[in-house]
Amino acid sequence: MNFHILTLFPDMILQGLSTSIIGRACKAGQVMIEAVNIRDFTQNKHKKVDDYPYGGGAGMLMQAQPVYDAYLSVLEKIRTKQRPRVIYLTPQGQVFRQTMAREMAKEQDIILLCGHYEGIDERVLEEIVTDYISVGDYVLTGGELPAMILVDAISRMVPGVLSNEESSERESFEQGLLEYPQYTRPEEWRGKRVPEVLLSGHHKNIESWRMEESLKRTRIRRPDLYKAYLEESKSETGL
Ligand code: 4GN
Repeated sequence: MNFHILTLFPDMILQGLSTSIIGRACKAGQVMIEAVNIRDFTQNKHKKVDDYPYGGGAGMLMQAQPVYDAYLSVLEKIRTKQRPRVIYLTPQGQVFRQTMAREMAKEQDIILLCGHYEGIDERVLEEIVTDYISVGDYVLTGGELPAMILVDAISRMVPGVLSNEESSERESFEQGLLEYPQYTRPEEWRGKRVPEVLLSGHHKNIESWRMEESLKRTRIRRPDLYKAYLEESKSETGL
């Protein structure tokens, strides 16, 4: 899986994704993360990449030319098959979900475009962007943190990135539920004991306890997910 991130802050991307599980996946060659500095492609002699919006208004906009040329440089490198997915991170996009992460992990190359200032000239977005994606209903100063969120969530769905121990397969979220509570040593901490069933070694009971806790937790904390889960189980059993 190859990620190509078009950004004005390449160091931020590389630093943020260089540790832990994603760092390991890069070293192992399962994931490749390239940060392309949009500023390297400006034709402006002062290396400027932004300008005032036509019609007036607050702030500056990223110009089309450097963004488009940075994009073309990635296309030349990949030189394979059809047009790659180009994702623009924006609060105006479709909200990112686990199902999307799983789907996107099947792609060979993904280009992520990070905006700054007040945004990017609409014409280059029309020309290159295939998907408008948001990580949630709030505004950030740049698309870099959202891009890093996508790289992390997609990478861990690439076969081999997670070890057997870390496997995502039994994650409740895969069925649309929240995780059950978990405990590690010691058996008692500040007078609070680990639930007895988890110490019993009775795997069937442990499994059903965890399912109950997942359902309870989802119903209370995320009624929206709970409702969707119930609808889904209804349609699975044929009403
Ligand atoms: C994405 C980008 C929030 C999101 C962003 C989000 C940078 N903020 N919710 N900020 O996924 C104008 C230029 C705002 C790009 C954009």
